[in-house]
Amino acid sequence: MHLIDLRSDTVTHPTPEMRDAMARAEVGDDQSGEDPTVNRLEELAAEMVGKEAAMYVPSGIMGNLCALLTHCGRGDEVVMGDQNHIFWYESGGGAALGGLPYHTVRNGRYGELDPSEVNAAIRPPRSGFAPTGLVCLENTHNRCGGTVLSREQMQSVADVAHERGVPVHLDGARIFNAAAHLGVPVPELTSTVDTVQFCLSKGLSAPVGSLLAGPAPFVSEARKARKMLGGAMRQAGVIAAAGIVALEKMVDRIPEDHEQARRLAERISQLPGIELDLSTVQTNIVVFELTAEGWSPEEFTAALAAEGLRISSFGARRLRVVAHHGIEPEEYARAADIFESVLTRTPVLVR
Ligand code: TLP
Repeated sequence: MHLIDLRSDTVTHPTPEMRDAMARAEVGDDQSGEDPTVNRLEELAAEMVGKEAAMYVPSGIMGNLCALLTHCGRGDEVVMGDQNHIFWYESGGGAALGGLPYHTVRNGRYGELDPSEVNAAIRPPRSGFAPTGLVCLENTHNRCGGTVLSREQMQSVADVAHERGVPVHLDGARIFNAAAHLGVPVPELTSTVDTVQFCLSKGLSAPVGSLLAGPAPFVSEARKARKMLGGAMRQAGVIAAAGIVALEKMVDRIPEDHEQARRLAERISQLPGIELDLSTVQTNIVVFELTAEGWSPEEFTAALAAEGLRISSFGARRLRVVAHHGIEPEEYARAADIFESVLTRTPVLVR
């Protein structure tokens, strides 16, 4: 059966142009800074997010972890939203490997942080307090439904942190989606923060990789963290080549994913048993609550899969679909039909 996989934009495959670039990539030893393709990707990435330098890493998680380990010293506290990816899904890496306790503040409905709550979370100097080493933002905000922080929202949190002498890191895994939604250049958002991690392997469709960007001395320091984590690669140009195509060719099509996500959300929000706040559908992610009686989320996702649609589970009764490159408009329509057919049938039939 043909499967429509809307679990994540991480399931995207490299385009033929990426595969071609990968096959032809010039390579060298990146641990010695000698891979021309990686160097080109890092320069292009830094320029596109308006930072001095950037470092190529195998994953978004490693990019965020290198940022935490570089900004903070052992025992420093990291302030972040209680729904942030770093807090939920990154194996507590900063805490486990860097001795960095996490201090969470409430994420608003759209992923925003209240600057006064951030201010209150930043510790004053006192011997019993863990010093605050870093504040983290996330844009777009995954668990909040792919929602977007405006430049002003980012700036107001960054101002509070900077006034207290604390740097700000952005988990911008999907920062190109945020910029597309706002209709602003990415640097307008990233200029509010000290460092940013963004992914090539999600909406931009590259098979591997993320970048950590920031001031040149910070990025040089971060290379030590990457090495320590085992993320310094050798002839990585073969994968970086796909990343260059991602940045040059895949950014402009992002609004298509937003449009498809919106259409799908509008359709499924009408169905009985689904509670979906359309105001959170701003980019390519749709998060909703399964309220249908008689369906457990596991049974429901299994019933969808049996009809050819894969989606992901995102909490007790929260589910997620993500629009991405490679899914045709008729497949989104078919996905909505599958939702409808499953929800209008009694769960007993599939047990
Ligand atoms: N997110 C994945 C899952 O881990 C949930 C997904 O399918 O959305 N920051 C954010 C905001 C992310 O959404 C992700 C991946 C990462 C960091 C980590 O990136 P990778 O998977 O490259 O380590």
